[in-house]
Amino acid sequence: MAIHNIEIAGYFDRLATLLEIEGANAFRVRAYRNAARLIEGHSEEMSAMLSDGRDLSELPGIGEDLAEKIATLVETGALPLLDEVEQRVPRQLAELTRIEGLGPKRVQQLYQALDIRSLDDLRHAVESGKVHELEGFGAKTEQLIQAGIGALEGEEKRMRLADAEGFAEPLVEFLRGVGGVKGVTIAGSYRRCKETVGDLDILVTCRKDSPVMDRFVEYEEVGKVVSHGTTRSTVHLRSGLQVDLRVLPAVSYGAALHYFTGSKAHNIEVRKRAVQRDYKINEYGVYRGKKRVAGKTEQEVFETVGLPWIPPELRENRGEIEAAESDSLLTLVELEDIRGDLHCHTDATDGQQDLETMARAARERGYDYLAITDHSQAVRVANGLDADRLLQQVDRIERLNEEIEGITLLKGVEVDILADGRLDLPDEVLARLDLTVCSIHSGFDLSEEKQTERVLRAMDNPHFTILGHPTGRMINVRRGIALDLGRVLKAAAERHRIVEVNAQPARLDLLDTACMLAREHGVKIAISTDAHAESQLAFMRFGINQARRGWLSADDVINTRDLAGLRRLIQ
Ligand code: DGT
Ligand code: CA
Ligand code: CA
Ligand code: ZN
Repeated sequence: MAIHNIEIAGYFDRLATLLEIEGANAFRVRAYRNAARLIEGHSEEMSAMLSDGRDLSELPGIGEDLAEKIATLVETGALPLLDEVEQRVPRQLAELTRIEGLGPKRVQQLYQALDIRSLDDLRHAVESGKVHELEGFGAKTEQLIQAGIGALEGEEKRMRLADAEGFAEPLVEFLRGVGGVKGVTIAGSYRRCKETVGDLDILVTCRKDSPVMDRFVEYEEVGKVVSHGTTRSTVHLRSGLQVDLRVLPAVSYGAALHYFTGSKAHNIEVRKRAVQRDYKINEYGVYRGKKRVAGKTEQEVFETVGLPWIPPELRENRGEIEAAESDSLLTLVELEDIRGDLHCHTDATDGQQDLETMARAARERGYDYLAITDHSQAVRVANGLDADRLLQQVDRIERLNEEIEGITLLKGVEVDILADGRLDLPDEVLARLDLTVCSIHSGFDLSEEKQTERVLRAMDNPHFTILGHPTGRMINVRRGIALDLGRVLKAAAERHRIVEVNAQPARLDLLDTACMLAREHGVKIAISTDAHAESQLAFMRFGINQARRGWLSADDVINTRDLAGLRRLIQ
């Protein structure tokens, strides 16, 4: 049984909503909506009826046209009309109509007036007060929308990338062990290293007789089998993570990898270029007329549209296609470029290990340096350091640096930015250090104006080196502080301050788009793990993911420098 009635209904519902947003004929919209209800409520699976050779158009309310569409959907998993509509109307707009106070008309208005295409766009527009200025919206509606966004987000379960990895890697191992399996790759947002994933999209190439699909749905972590076919199956793991698995012929592998890596917005642009060159691209290959001309590798797919291969992290239609076209794609920063970590904690405050253990762990990773940055006194719950205790630690670090070979410890602190923008320790103490990570750990709810002033004032302190976890957001837990990032980055550039990409999987702060902005402002970045245990030094790769999604090269990142180069940058 391939596709369930509830899924078929979902397709028709989305079709109806997108058509409605587009302003289509009301009868047409209603026909698809009614069909969705009918299919959803039908006791027999449409797929089973079809494989029994029954004619769906005999069902009340299902005409020839609908019957044919359902059959196509069951056979191919696609609804061509929906694909067509989604070329014109962003798919996520359908989601937005679920928000209280937002009907199709209003969603259409938001899209046309403010280019709002997603929940994210809408949230930003609401937060920057653009929505209530629209005709017919007003402050009340804006409030209602804001509450509605919160409710919808609460429903939406996206898993953090690092958590998803914990489920994905053993599953991939398992699949690789199944007889006849040749290749297993995870595509989708996972391959793009997006900070959260909605589901996993796994692509498999295998011999014809491989039992991979049967083994997949029997995998011990599977909680529910949503669909089980020969080329496509969908399951929910017990963790709640959905996994789509597709089996592909090797000749289509590159085309499918490109298609299912997405993002959708990127794919659409690439497909447009193909059309301009008289090709057609889909998940099976690149075609001229009926003839497949490419599709075995991703490289080939890009070549046919006149582009070099684009790293998956960039495929968000944020200018990567234009950059690739003009041959100005950067070489993105890699884990191997990293020479040290500039933010970590020890058991002097809330870290789990002592100085020496952290130093050895960093050396084992092949680093040249590690900055010790325990908390300052304001963070009482973490047993933050006052001036005396910090100076004692500075002495210990100096002694350890003389004893230990192969790594240099840098003297630092994670000093709180107080509510008024002062730093939490006296200047003469900070002057003894190699660097400071300056962070906000309280007063999260100041207005944007006050919060921004607070950070700017902190940056005026000559001992300010790095702005730690700049927005304070925690993925799926709390939103970041209100901060005018443009102003903060401009000030950071003027004062030669560094901004952190915190690599803790729940933080990933700066955001990818903010990294792009930092780069535009010429602000240098530190990718730091904020490790509270030696094992957490391994979080560096999550920070690298985020930085790559933010278009950063090794040159943009200060901890790719050797010690001398680093010292020059932080004075
Ligand atoms: P996610 O799962 O929400 O984190 O995000 P993705 O990007 O993994 O999205 P998903 O799982 O819905 O689909 C995987 C990829 O397949 C997506 O990035 C692009 C491609 N794709 C899916 N549906 C469509 C579609 O309707 N049109 C086009 N052009 N591409 C699609
Ligand atoms: Ca996905
Ligand atoms: Ca998927
Ligand atoms: Zn912190």
